[in-house]
Amino acid sequence: MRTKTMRVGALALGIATLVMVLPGASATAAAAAAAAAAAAAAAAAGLNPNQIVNTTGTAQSVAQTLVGSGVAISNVQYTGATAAKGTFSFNDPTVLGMSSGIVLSTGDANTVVGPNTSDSYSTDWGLPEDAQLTALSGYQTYDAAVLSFDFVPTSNQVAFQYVFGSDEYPEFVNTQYNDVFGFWVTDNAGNTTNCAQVRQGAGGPASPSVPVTVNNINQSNPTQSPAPPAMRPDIFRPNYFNATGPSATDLELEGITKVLTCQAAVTPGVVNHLRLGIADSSDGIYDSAVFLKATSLVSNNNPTAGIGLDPSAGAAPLAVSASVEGHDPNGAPLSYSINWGDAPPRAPRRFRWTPQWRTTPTNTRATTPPPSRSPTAPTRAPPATRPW
Ligand SMILES: [Ca+2]
Ligand SMILES: [Ca+2]
Ligand SMILES: [Ca+2]
Repeated sequence: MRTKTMRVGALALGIATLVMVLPGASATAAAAAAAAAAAAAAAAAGLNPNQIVNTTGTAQSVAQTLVGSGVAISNVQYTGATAAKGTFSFNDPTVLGMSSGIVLSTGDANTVVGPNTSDSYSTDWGLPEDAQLTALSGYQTYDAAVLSFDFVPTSNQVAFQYVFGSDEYPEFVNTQYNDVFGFWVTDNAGNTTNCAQVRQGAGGPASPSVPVTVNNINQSNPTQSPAPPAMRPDIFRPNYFNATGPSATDLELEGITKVLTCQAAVTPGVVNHLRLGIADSSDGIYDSAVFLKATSLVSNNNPTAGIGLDPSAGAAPLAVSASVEGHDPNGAPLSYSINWGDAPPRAPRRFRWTPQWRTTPTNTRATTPPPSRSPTAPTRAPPATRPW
């Protein structure tokens, strides 16, 4: 049995303090203690009135909750503890960044609801590994929960939104307890990709993609010396246990990702396959969970783009600013480039360029020749990839 030494120490101090206060207690302190105890008991029983998790549905009904436009599913299968899968509905959409969907857990999915009552929330089902998740984690996995189904998409891509979270944070970041989640898409030709990945470095299109795991998304580990580098802290939301008050978010998990998007190429019009799984790594304790937004599995929403010219006409000299804006409804990043076309360059094709040799507004030329110019229009680096 491993322990979260730093957090357990803090918790023990909190309990000791509480014992000293209660006998002579002020009404306020006693009421606060009672409220905290009630909240902890309610959360343990999954009774947060603003957060509902239902683990009684069938695999078919759970999977169907994920399905949006352009996707039809069939042949739903599930492996794992019955209570490790379910649907959720949260009144406050800011808790997860989504208000409803499906949840898969390495423990009891009912216990993901807030408040955060323990830094080491666990249900050890004693269930075995999933080989694909073990390969992905790099460590032996336990308590695997895997939901899979066939689907027919209407276009050549599928996408959905999800959030990953864990009670392994932060004390078991950068360790072998690397709880892991995978979303494998297999197209009709048998090509399998895991789209539950993020760039290892933020804003780096050439940065390698890595799986969504505790070790790959975090804000470092304060119990290690020296502390390891934070990994993608830009997409991590800490929710560390607070023995003296509420945690940042009304959720049991110690940390969650921001809303991420899976996107994968598929074969339209025929049967493809999705395999969605999560597992503990190296032992079966300290829960992790993944939340998938309801109806977000879509296939028929194509990206769109447009170009704006400002101004599009006006008195000479005309300096035009061109802006290209694209949008992918699935949240996938887009790339941009500007092609000047095949027409030969002409002097009026000026782009944010102001003639320097004009001496008067009446177009009187100076006696000195104009500075030489490139026969082609100036080039500009494409705009940075936009986050939508
Ligand atoms: Ca917790
Ligand atoms: Ca477990
Ligand atoms: Ca775990």
